[in-house]
Amino acid sequence: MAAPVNDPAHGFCRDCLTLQRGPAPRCERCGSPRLVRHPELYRLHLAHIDCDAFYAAVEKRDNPALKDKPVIVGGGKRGVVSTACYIARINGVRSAMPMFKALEACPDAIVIKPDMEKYARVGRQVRSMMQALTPLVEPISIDEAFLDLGGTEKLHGLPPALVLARFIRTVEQEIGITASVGLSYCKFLAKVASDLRKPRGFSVIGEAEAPDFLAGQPVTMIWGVGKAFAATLEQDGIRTIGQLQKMERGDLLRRYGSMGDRLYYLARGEDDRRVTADRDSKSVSAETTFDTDLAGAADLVPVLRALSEKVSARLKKANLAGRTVVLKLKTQDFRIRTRNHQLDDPTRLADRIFQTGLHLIGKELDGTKYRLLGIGVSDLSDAGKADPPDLVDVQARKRALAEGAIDALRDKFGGKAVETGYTFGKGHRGRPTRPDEDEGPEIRHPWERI
Ligand code: DCP
Ligand code: MG
Repeated sequence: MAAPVNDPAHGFCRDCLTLQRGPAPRCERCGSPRLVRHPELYRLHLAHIDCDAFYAAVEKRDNPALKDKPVIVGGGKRGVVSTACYIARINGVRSAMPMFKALEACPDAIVIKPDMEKYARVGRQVRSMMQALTPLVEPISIDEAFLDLGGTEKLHGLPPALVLARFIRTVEQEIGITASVGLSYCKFLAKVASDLRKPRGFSVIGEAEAPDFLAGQPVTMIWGVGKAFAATLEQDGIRTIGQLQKMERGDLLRRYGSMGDRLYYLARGEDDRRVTADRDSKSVSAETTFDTDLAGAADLVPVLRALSEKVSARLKKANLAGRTVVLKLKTQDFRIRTRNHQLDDPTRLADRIFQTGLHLIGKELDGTKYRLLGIGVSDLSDAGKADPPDLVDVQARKRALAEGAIDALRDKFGGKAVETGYTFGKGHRGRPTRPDEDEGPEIRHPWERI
């Protein structure tokens, strides 16, 4: 295939991968309407790939009778939807919806209990296929990753856009599930793009169009702007990214602290985060096995606090921060429960790890007796971007300041110099029976933990 020239009219067909030289709406070779054209198509190399309705797609692959039926994966104890296929979504079913509501919306849906091992296996397969394209693969979750294909054109004999289209076709043929691609010049917009035309999407956001594209979008499109922060912005009359584009950087910094910087730059489509391989395959964690099995908050919470402090101390020592907090429990009958929560920003603070762990453990205090409790963080990054001041939760900000003061005292007078209310006088129950099981940092892939 001749090297494509950078001409707006030039695109390719996603089905037969043939270059398109004219403006026809269908492929010159196979007649498919699935064409990609974009002025920057052959210059861009940063991609985000996200599998479509992942768990449901794997179930449909394994049972072809489900192909045209609405499928919901979920249920179990928590009784919520993990995911729904796109047929069920047309009827209003969404992830995290209570199952009874989902079935009200879509009474014909077939509900399947999640088979996490199977999904992790498929996720690993997709990931290793990605790694054959470039060493710069940064997994974000079980079914999505960033890829930087810069400098791989010689290796593949094709520009990144075509390599990606061929990859998606191979995933469909060999694994039997579909995925969507976002191609751009930065992580923020690659991720936005992959979500634009799901399922089986291939969207490109170029540098030239980015500010105009972003102007009309809601502020929630910005990475890190969740519901709570969007409400703060709304109170200030800010709903669209276009409004942010018109504001001065100093003004945004004054109003929103370090988050103001993020708003300023991302609103303009400026994002210099690189794709980093492997980082988030590591976790820092601490766990402990009890002398006697424990069930209640009064016993477990102080241990959780002590372990959170241990994890935080390790992070601080290694100058790392983690974005996903992972709680691990082992029941009396040796069943392992892991629960995780992704934060808006990476953290290294004991209090944040603890508060998130507290939220996660709350749902597990159902009378079950546990023999082991662990807490950790994954999605590791440098501590540089960790813990921007919390704009919404004033108490959290105060606790973060207090933690800084405690760290300073401990540095000066040793680790035991200050005990917090949660651990004071209660640490004995959390003592391991066996020699320390929690030597870290523990190295595991996040998919293994799901
Ligand atoms: N998941 C879950 N609970 C949620 C969200 C997701 O258990 N609240 C699981 C099920 C999904 C998988 O994680 O299949 C991947 O999450 P995605 O957000 O990528 O959702 P899907 O892949 O299901 O759908 P989409 O096509 O929107 O990516
Ligand atoms: Mg997905």
